[in-house]
Amino acid sequence: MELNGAEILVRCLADEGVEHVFGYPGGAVLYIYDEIYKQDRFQHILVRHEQAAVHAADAYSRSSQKTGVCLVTSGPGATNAVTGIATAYMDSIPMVIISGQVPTAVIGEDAFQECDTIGITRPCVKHNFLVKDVKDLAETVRRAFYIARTGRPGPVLVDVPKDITIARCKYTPATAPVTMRSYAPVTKGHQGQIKKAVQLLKSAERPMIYTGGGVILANASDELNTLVRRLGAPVTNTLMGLGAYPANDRLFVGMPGMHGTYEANMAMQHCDVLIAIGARFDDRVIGNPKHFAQNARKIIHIDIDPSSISKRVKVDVPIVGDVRDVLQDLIAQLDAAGGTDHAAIAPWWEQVEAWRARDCMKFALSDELIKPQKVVQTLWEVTGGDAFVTSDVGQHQMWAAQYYGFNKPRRWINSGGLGTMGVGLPYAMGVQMANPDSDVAVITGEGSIQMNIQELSTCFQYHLSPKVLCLNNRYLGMVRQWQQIDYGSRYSESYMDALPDFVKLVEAYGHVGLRIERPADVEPAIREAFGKYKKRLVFLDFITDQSENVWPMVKAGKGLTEMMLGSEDL
Ligand SMILES: Cc1cc2nc3c(=O)[nH]c(=O)nc-3n(C[C@H](O)[C@H](O)[C@H](O)COP(=O)(O)OP(=O)(O)OC[C@H]3O[C@@H](n4cnc5c(N)ncnc54)[C@H](O)[C@@H]3O)c2cc1C
Ligand SMILES: Cc1ncc(C[n+]2csc(CCOP(=O)(O)OP(=O)(O)O)c2C)c(N)n1
Ligand SMILES: [Mg+2]
Repeated sequence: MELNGAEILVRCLADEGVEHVFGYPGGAVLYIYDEIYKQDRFQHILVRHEQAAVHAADAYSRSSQKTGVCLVTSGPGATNAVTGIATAYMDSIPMVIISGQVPTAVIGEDAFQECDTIGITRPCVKHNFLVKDVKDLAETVRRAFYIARTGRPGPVLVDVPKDITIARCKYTPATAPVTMRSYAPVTKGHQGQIKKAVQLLKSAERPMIYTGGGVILANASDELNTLVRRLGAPVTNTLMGLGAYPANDRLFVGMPGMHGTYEANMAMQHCDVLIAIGARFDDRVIGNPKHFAQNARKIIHIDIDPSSISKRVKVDVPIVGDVRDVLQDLIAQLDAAGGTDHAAIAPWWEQVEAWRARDCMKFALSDELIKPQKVVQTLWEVTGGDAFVTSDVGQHQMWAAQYYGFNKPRRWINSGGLGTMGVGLPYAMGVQMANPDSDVAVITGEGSIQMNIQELSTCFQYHLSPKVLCLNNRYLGMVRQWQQIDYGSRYSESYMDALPDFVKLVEAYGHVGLRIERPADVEPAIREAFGKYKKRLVFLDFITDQSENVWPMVKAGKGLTEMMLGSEDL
């Protein structure tokens, strides 16, 4: 049958199983919007800023196993989307972005709302396509989905000039799965390398399991749990991996890195065999690589992206493949080789427990000032530890990661690699569209929330009801903390003067606002939000202790074990 490009695009999206598209219209995409109007196979969610469309599609993907989709117009629509695309790229999130483009005949002529979207996004997409012939459109969209979700996932952009959306051609629905000769990611690990890993693990006296976002992306939590039980070794999840292993289990030693636990960092540094699973030795995790390299240890690294291997730290046993496939083979080989001797690592556990006894996460409560950590702990109690929690970027993000013990994967949604302020609220929209019956909380700061606060309007339109917990310290707190520690307490432009009255502001958007100033009111307010106001968006403005810092902390350039545990170390 013959269809125009807009019809083909809409059909292809629906055929991919897309149920929600986050977007914002404009001249270059009006034929596409006209087709969206005529169909009922997926829902379009009209955001208030293109950045939020991309973040929402990104979180839709993070919190489900689906590929998030967004649609923006040419020029400013595309440039507004860039922060969202770069955010997803840094965290390896599968996503398809459709952008409108000026008609092919005028590309390069400074046409109205023209920008070089392919050029601008090239460094922050897994791949991008400019469609130059309507005959290529359907196959390009199918390839975009295939590339986004296979191998190391990532955002893929399809730039569609306006004339392509009205040009006609014969349309044939897909008959076979996409295959590409030039792109064939390896999923199965090399059996010889897996054997070497088994031998190392069997010989380990001080084994350590370091896991990351790759375990979540691979849906390999069950396999990870099995491996940890078999090895009986301490396990840590990076900020991106939280929830892949249950935080309430004894073998879990907390998050590693700059704001990781004392026990996780000490174990990372003093182990003799480190198995890294879907984690990329980020600078926020290993600290100064020279310091990290000082201690001799054997490293096994499982990653689907060969370019991740030995990128920052030289490893001894690289295994390229999908975490799930590789762990299944590793567990089978380990069992066939008689497993490991748990008694042999008892002295190592004694050491780890001694580190844990430092109780680095303790904090002092106050009758007068609301402690941000306590707000997060109370949220955990009220939601039974089972909510989807999105966060923005700053101190509040770290407290959310440290004090909301995630026991399931895909519940913790945040920007790790790019560290993008403003993601929290649009992330909650994407999460709730993908998980309509679940509790969704946003942990944010008064700085971050203002970067996408217009999305309160989108939430009202679509009856989205996340509970927004604003840890309002009247500071760009994370910046203030660095200025206190590294810049002689010169608080240059990190104080938030002239804040809006958030209660009135959210009420103006049609939601419920609560201001909480006393510690005794924290729990009742959170209970009210998740009880009486379950179906409403509630903004809880917690006026918190301004001087609180995130501990532990490894200063930039310092070694992983050179941690400051509290203000006494300043
Ligand atoms: C304010 C702030 C503070 C931070 N502090 C910390 C901190 O203290 N501790 C911390 O941990 N992080 C911290 N981060 C986050 C940090 O910047 C990195 O984003 C994070 O550490 C990277 O996590 P990861 O190593 O799990 O990698 P990810 O970015 O999640 O990468 C996943 C890896 O897995 C691989 N992979 C993907 N899919 C598969 C698959 N199917 N099979 C196999 N491999 C796969 C990828 O190729 C990649 O190498 C902080 C961020 C911010 C904004
Ligand atoms: C878009 C963007 N701009 C700047 C930064 C740098 N930055 C990181 S944390 C932070 C402060 C965040 O303040 P707030 O949201 O109030 O959170 P708090 O740290 O006070 O909890 C800033 C400015 C960033 N991460 N993202
Ligand atoms: Mg703040």
